[in-house]
Amino acid sequence: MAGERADVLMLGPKPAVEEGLAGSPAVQLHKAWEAPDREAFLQAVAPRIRGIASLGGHAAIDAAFMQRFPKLEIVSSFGVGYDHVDAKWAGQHGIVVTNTPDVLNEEVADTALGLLLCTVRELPQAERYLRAGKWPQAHYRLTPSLRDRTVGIVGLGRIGKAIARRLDAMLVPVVYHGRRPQPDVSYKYYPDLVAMARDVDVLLVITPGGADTRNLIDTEVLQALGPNGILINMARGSVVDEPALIKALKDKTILTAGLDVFANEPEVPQELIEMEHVVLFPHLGSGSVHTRRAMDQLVVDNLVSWFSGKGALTPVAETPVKTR
Ligand code: 8YV
Repeated sequence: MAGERADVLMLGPKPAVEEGLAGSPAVQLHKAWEAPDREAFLQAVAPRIRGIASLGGHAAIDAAFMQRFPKLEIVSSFGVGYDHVDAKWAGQHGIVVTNTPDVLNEEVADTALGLLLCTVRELPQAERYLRAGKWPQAHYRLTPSLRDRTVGIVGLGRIGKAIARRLDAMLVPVVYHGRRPQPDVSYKYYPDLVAMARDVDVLLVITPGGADTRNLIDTEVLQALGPNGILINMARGSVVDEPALIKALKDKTILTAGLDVFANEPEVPQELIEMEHVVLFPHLGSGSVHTRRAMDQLVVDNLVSWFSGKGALTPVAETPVKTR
């Protein structure tokens, strides 16, 4: 209704989103983190809430949570991955879920290449070597190379394709596995992940998280990747069977791994931290000022557009509703 502000709940602080929403005449903002008693606050505002801004940290927005808000129309989620939101349930209950795709593609692809190069060429280890004053005694050891490798991308979506373009420029052959072949690429498609793992020396995982991909990278895949193999995970920790990976690294079933994501982040298993040859990033795929600003803005724009009657800008596949 024209003139009426829609009640929108923010669960945690995020200044750019807060500013954007507070500045919109379409929205009345409610800040859960400012309430001295969060539970009492949620109970009091729940009957009025029509929108939720979910801002990372990946607190579960599951059916039980969404059910608390009988007038809920939209969940605007930060990040391209939305495995912390039960989008299927939302779709079945007429609630639209939006994410922040595309604006982070190039950043995450840049980071993926950085992680890959760090892992193959041991760049963090070499840097630590210099800082430890060891260079005057001897050159850093010769490392493995990308030169004799084929990269198998697991999940050739929009970010996967941005990664593949970079690998093309670096003259590194690319093949891929996913649910279906992509019509717009000429890379070889493997319907079978184990078969691809057997044929490549690098598995680069950039597929959505959630139930469908849980533990997709398991002992069998790691064994197929083999003793010269490198695993790069830019997706979600849940996609890799972490205990199986730790065992594969210890047993030298694979050569090494570069990980931007972990099963229980920000907790990282001590066993991984103690492995000098693996490269560990604190989930920084999209983490630049430029890209996070664009992601924040898209969280705001989806809510403002929705409550201005212009529809969701980037609804997820499970909730394709564009207008209310
Ligand atoms: C964010 C991400 O760092 O977009 C995603 O899915 O994983 C990252 O870009 C994350 O969502 C922050 O919580």
